[in-house]
Amino acid sequence: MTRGTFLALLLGLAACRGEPGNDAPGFSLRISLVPTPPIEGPTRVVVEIRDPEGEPVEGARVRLRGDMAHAGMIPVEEALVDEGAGRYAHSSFDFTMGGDWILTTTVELPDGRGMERTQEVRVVSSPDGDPQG
Ligand SMILES: [Cu+2]
Repeated sequence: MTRGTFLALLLGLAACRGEPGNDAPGFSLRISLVPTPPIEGPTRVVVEIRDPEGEPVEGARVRLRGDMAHAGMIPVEEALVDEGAGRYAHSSFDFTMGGDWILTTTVELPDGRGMERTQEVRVVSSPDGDPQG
């Protein structure tokens, strides 16, 4: 079973239990990373949120957590800054090691509803090759 399948199963279970983490159906959330693909080290992250009508959502509270797919790493967690027009960003989200990361975005909408989305991303190891990472 691939990790993707496992994650899909987890999300499916969460949906079946009606977790409060996803009580904003129809809202879309798109993560972009600069550079893409991301390189180990500080990375600009932008999350764009749109409502079911496709309009940008302003005034939400957005947090991003990065966990590595393997054990023993300290998660990286940051609050994103509302840049307006439905864009929330952090200019130096620090991928502390190259490899597979799971990004979890937690959103509190202005009306109090919440949602949580996960996405996998592969981070390229720094060409400087610091083995201590
Ligand atoms: Cu790691």
